[in-house]
This record gives sequence, structure tokens and C-alpha cells, in this order.
Amino acid sequence: MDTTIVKFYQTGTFTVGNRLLAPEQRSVQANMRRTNSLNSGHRACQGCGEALGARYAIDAAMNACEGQLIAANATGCLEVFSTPYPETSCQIPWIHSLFGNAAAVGTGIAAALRVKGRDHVRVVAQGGDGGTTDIGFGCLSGMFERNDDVLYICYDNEAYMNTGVQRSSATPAAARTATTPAVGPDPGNVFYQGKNLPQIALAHGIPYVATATVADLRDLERKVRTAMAMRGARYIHILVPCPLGWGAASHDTVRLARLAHESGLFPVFEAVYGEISEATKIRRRVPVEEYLRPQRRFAHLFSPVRDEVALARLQSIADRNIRRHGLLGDAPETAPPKPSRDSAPATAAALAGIAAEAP
Ligand SMILES: Cc1ncc(C[n+]2csc(CCOP(=O)(O)OP(=O)(O)O)c2C)c(N)n1
Ligand code: SF4
Repeated sequence: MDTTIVKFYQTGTFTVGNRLLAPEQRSVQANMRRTNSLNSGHRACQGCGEALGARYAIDAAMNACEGQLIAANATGCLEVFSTPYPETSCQIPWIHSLFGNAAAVGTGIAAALRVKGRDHVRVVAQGGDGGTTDIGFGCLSGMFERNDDVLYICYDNEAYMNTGVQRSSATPAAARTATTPAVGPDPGNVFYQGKNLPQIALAHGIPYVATATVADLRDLERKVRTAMAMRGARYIHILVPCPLGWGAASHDTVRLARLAHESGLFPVFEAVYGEISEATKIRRRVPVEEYLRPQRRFAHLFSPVRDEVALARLQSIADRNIRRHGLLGDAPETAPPKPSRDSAPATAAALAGIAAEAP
């Protein structure tokens, strides 16, 4: 008798659960040996993308090195919500560095381990986008340049959240923060260029650079595993939506991370020794508006009147990322196009700069 195999689920979708996958495909979180590196009881806001990203990233790193891991943590939300002394939710050897020197502390730990002949103990340094793209930038560049044996993870929530949502150099164009103009002809972040840290990391030619979001946690785990299998300086930049700072619903964290990728504003890729090896294709392209609308930090672009100029410029940033990384399946651009009026910054303050690009 003929038999027909009936599938009750689709693999490769975002809805399929761990139990329906083969054991080797399952998330670290489904593994009995997961480490719960960031345990319950921490004080992150409901729906915090940083808490979600950190839990998956560090558990994956612990899993990859049989629990032989030390983490250095810059000052910021992750440090503050997990470890209000004398309590902590971190279930790993963990050291709080200063706001700006997590990379240097990571380097020091790695050097001490090398001297003691304990190379099997691995080192992660982590921080928010402020601690990474601004105040910690010099230490991080030095860590890259010396190719120190540290995996640095940046949890990018696109502002200084811990101290009340101040603008960082990773804050997107036109986004409103506590330190950007609230009113006037050009409210929000007037600096359209931003600081594209994944690209800067690439330019250092370090062994591994990757971007990821909390919308695809298996991809994040895989990238951490890949990074942990290598030695030398490695960098992973994770987009972690922040409901409080973005003015978004706490249940929208994963949706917003997905829309950031699907709109082209946050390209997801990985690179080995300065060469991009893989970029995650967009499965359903969405206009940037779909990503911007649910966030109060962009509300001024839609009300009381639509800011067509700012919206067009944000769309042109996304379009440029899509072309550059070949996110729709076409060949990636090899040379950046000459700046045009379309891609020019919207504001007088930014007119002197080059048109913006997300990672
Ligand atoms: C030298 C120094 N300046 C300022 C501060 C205050 N401070 C602590 S955390 C922080 C912001 C952290 O922002 P970010 O790195 O983006 O991490 P997030 O809180 O957003 O995760 C600031 C300004 C500090 N601790 N040290
Ligand atoms: S302010 Fe943002 S990053 Fe900080 S704990 Fe709350 S949701 Fe997380």
C-alpha cells in the first residue's frame, strides 16, 4: 500500500518549536546542559531585547567552550539590571569593567590566562552601543588591531538606555532621544551618518565579524558558536530593541528586530578576515515605514504631518544597504555608488557628512 508522509509543520519557519526539530538543530535553550548564564530575577524591563540577546549569546558561548568562560561587562543596562551588588543573575565568572574599557579588561584577562597556560578558558567582553561605539571605541579598536583572543559582543539598542535614553553614535537618523531636539524644523537625531561599527571592525581585518538580531536566535547562536571556534579578535553586533527607549510595546521586541532586517535598515551578515562571507536574505521586503511606525521615537515623522523628506532618506539608507549586501538575492555591490541627492543627509548639520548607512 502506498503511504503518504503528512507534515504537520514547516521547518525553516519562525514558528517551528524546538521539540519538532532534530536534536542537532535545536537551540541551546532546549539543551538540558544549557547554563542559564543570565538567570531569572534580573531587573530588565519587560520585553528587553538586550536581556534576550545576552542570554542566548552567553549560553551559546558557554556551550561552545564547555563552560570555561569569563565575561567582562561594560557599565550599561545589562550590567545594571543583572548585577545590583551584592546580587547577580549572571551564572558565570563575570567582571564589571568601567563604561569604556570592557575590551581592554577582556584583553587583560586573556593575557593572564595565556601566561598561566590556561588557554582553554575563553573570554567574552560585552557592552551596549554607547560603551562600544562611543566611549569604548579606542579600547576596542586596539583589541582588534592586536588581534587579542577575545570575543566582543555589542548589544545595540541604539542609545544610552541605562542613563535615560541619550543619543549614541549608533542612534539611527531622525530618532528622538532625550538629547536630540524634541521640536523645531528637524526633531530627532540630526546626524545622519552614524558610526557603522561592523564595517569598522571589518576594516580591521579581524578573524570574524557578524551582525545578528534577536529575531533569529538560532542564527545568533550559530554565529556565537562560529566565533568561539576561532581564536583572535572576534566581533558580534546584535540589534536588541529596547521597549522603553524606542517607545515600543514590550511584545513587539522580536517583531521590530525582524522588521529592522526586512526593511534593510539592519543588514545581517558575517565576515571572515574582512571579507563578507554570508548575508541573510530578506524573505519579505517591507518599506521602512512599517518598521518606524510602531516606535514612538519616530512618531514625529508621521504626525502632525508626514515628514516625507526624512522618510525618503531613511528609505534610501535601507535601499543602499540592500544593494550593498545583495539582500534580495542579487549580487552585492562591489563599489559604493557616488553620493547622490537622494542619499544625502536631511539636515543642515549633517550636510557636511556622507550619506548614512546602517551596519
Ligand atoms: C566614564 C563614564 N561616563 C558615564 C557613565 C554613566 N553611564 C553609565 S551606563 C551609561 C550608558 C550606557 O549606554 P550603552 O553603552 O548604550 O548601554 P545600554 O545601557 O544602552 O545597554 C552611562 C552614560 C559612566 N558609568 N562612566
Ligand atoms: S531600558 Fe531598554 S535595554 Fe534597558 S533594561 Fe529596559 S528594555 Fe532593556
